[in-house]
This record gives sequence, structure tokens and C-alpha cells, in this order.
Amino acid sequence: MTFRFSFGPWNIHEGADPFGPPVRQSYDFQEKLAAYRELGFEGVQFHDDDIVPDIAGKTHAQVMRRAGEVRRILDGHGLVTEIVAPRLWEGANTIDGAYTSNDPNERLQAIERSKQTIDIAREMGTNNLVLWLAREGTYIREAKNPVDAVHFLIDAINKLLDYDKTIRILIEPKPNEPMDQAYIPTIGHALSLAYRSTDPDRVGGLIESAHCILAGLDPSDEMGYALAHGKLWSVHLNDQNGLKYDQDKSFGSDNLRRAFNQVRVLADNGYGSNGEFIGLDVKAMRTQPRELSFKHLANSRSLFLRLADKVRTYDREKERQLVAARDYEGLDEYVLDHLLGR
Ligand code: GLO
Ligand code: MG
Repeated sequence: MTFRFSFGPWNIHEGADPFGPPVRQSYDFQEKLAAYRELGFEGVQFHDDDIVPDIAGKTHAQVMRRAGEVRRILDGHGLVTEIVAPRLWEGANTIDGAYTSNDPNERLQAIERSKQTIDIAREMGTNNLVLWLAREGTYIREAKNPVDAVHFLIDAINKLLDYDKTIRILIEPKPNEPMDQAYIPTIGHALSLAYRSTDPDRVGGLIESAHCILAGLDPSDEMGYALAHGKLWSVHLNDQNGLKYDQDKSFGSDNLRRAFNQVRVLADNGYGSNGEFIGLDVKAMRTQPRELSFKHLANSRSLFLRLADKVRTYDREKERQLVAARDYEGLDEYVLDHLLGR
């Protein structure tokens, strides 16, 4: 099995955090795209406004013209667009949420912007629309009605499915941050929206490792859940040191065994055989010098490939025997030996 890798231009960044400004000079968009192939990546993940800066101030024709230009740049580099996501969390009209805002006009605007993102996705040659439901939740429970919120989400999804009969929607769950509590915290929540939609076959999930950990769940089990439904259509591999702010650490850097199990569930279930990418959503540490601020991407990719080797050489017969004997202590020891190379 060969794997194809992707990341988004936001994964090469300037090191700003909520407590400090950028510490590295930006690479411009063209420089970022030029780096993909060298780093071993062929897929690009985009927000709508990564492709079309200042999108809100542009006419539809201007937006589509710019998307066409970016498509040609990608073609020139031999890159493909994996997914496009509407950035529904930065504007003044999404402060209180987008599809679940209490203001009906804001809900409508969020759906309109998402329809435009679908147009951009088509122009970029992908039918994958990612919805990270960033502000669909609350800071205090009393601020919104949690039952209405679910209906608003289903309504938005249905309107997007109806707008373009070929688009697929990939919901990226996350339990918190920026919200105190998000309405779609896990893949189970995401997939239940899929089944309630008017076209369940076109709604699936994108699972991010760190988001599962923040929900107190194991990423490989979350992935397994989606795989069992045939609905794991993309991943954001990364790592996370416990229950704190969303860290987007390099894949496997906090817990190698947890990473091994993600690679294992993906490889064992043929993930990638329908064109799915191994997507990364990783951030370089704020301390990293500018010229070394791509390492987290290269490291995450190579760690994935090394773990894929570990999955290949994992002794399945031994595992079978240990499981049959219910010797899980023996299995535990074998897994650690295998990862340590003994
Ligand atoms: C933040 C999310 C974010 C999304 C991206 C694509 O926690 O992981 O990075 O993946 O905006 O929609
Ligand atoms: Mg993500």
C-alpha cells in the first residue's frame, strides 16, 4: 500500500499564539505551494480564503477567476486539491456561530458562503467539502437551544447537498476550542448527522487525532468507528499532550504507541485505496527558526511511514495466539518490544 500525503498552507505558519504575535516572517502562498513536492506531499487542503484572500469583498466572478488561477498553479506543481473548507469562524457575522447562530440572517449568510466554497471546490477539481464546526457550540449552555442547534446543522447540510449533487461533506468533529462546548464533539455525533441528512451516502467524516484526545477518546477507535461505517474520508494526523489547548504537535511525538494504532487501523482497513489522503494538521513550535519551520511536516510524514513498516512487520500470528490465550500482558509486552525494535 502506498500512501499519499496532504496538508494545508496554514500548517506553515508564523508562530503566533493567543499570548504573542508572529515570531517568523511569512512564506508567501507561492513559496508554500512550491515546498509541497520537496517535502513529499501531493495533496493540498484549503480554506476558501486560502485560495481567495479577502473573499468577502469579492464578486462571485472575481472569486471564481482567482480559484482558476490557483488551480493552474497547482497543476504546474503536480499538486491536487484534497479538500476545501469554508472558514466560518473569523468574520464578524460568525461570532455567535455560523449555522447555529441565534440570528437567522447570520445562519443564512453562513450557508451562502458554504455554497460559494462548493463552487470553489469544483473549480479546484475536488468534491470534498470539509466542515470544521468551529463556533457551533456555546460558552454558556443557556445561550442557545441545543435541540434547535441540531436541526440548524441538519438543515445547513441538506441545503449544501441539494445545492450540488456531486459534493461530499466531511464533518471534522472537535469537542472544544474555540467554544467551551461544541455541538459535534465526536465522530459519532458527526455520523448521526450524516444519517439524518437527505443523502447519507454523501456525508462522512474527517478525524483529527488531537480532537479525539481532547474528547478523552482514542483516535484509532474513533477512526475504527468511522471506517466501520465506510465514512472515514480524510484524517488530520497530529498529536496532543493531554487535556489542554489544541496543540497540533507532530504526529507520534507525544505517544508513539497511540500513533502506531492509528496507522494500524488505517492500513488494516485499506484506508487510501479509494484515493483518501493521509492528511496532517500540525504546527511547528513557536521556538522554531523560520528556515527550519517545515520540519514538523517532514517528520510527521516520515514517522507515519516508519510506523507503516512497523505495522507490516507486526507478527499477526503471534498476536492471534496471545489473544486466543487471553494473554494481554504478553501482547502488551510484544507491542512494546516491537515498537522498540527488539
Ligand atoms: C482546528 C481545526 C482546523 C481545521 C481546518 C480545516 O482545530 O483542526 O485546523 O482542520 O480549519 O477545516
Ligand atoms: Mg484539523
